[in-house]
Amino acid sequence: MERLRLSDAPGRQKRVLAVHDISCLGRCSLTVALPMLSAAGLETTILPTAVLSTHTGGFEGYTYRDLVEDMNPVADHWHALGLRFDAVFTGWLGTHRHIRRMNHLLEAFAGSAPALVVDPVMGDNGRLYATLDQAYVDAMREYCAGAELLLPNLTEAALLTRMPYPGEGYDRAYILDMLRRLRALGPREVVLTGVSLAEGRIGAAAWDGEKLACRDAEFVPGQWHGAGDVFACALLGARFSGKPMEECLAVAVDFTHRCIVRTRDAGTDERLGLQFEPELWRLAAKG
Ligand code: PXL
Repeated sequence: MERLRLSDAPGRQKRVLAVHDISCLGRCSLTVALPMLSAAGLETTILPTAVLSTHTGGFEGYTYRDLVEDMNPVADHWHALGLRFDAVFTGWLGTHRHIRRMNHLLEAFAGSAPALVVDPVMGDNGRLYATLDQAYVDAMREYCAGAELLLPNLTEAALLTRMPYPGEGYDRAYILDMLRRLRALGPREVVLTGVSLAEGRIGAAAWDGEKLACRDAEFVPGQWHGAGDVFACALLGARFSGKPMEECLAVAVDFTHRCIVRTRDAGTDERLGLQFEPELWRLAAKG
């Protein structure tokens, strides 16, 4: 098999592998990751873990086509081609079997030492997403140990650390303690999302073991499906352009907030996800 000709020229485009499901309707997972990471200038390879007619948040009767059996052959083909990744970014994976396949893929590409970014998509508002189970949570806890960057919301953080979901009753000391517990699982850096430390504000907090960085924006009431995915992709795009974490938080919180405000003002069904498309140009703006 003829191997790929890959450039190592300085300033070359970074290549990221995005591993998520395709929820055909509802703007989350790959239908968000591909356009957003591409807009941020990254060469984006995709690995779909499943195809669903819609996401599972608030829809009934959705279809689900599991692609777990394709994961190893796809990874092996790419490996044989000599492909390398700068980063591997995973989100909603489906089942604990998909997580095991990710370990195979990461082993195959260990030579190029891609930075693993894990959004441990598992739930929201204190509840696990409909199709996921405890085996998935346990597998995710082990898997995220190898992450360069872990991006849970408060629900996922509670599940990973086996802490009770805090609801709204927490303070800065709780957030710092949660960040420490998450980092103790193994990731090098943690960004906790959906953090509200002041009335009427919501945002994210980052911890690298030494420095706490926080950013928030006005809280917009509503069920913002896909907001976590939009946030993660905006953060990743900024991180890959070399910005320090504090700036990445600002980019991602502000971008997500803009998309939420647009979506609220449009008044369409919240299950359709965030109106991020008119804002995509902001991700391409460098500097
Ligand atoms: O946005 C996260 C997400 C991704 N994929 C699927 C989902 C959800 C959230 O509900 O159901 C299939």
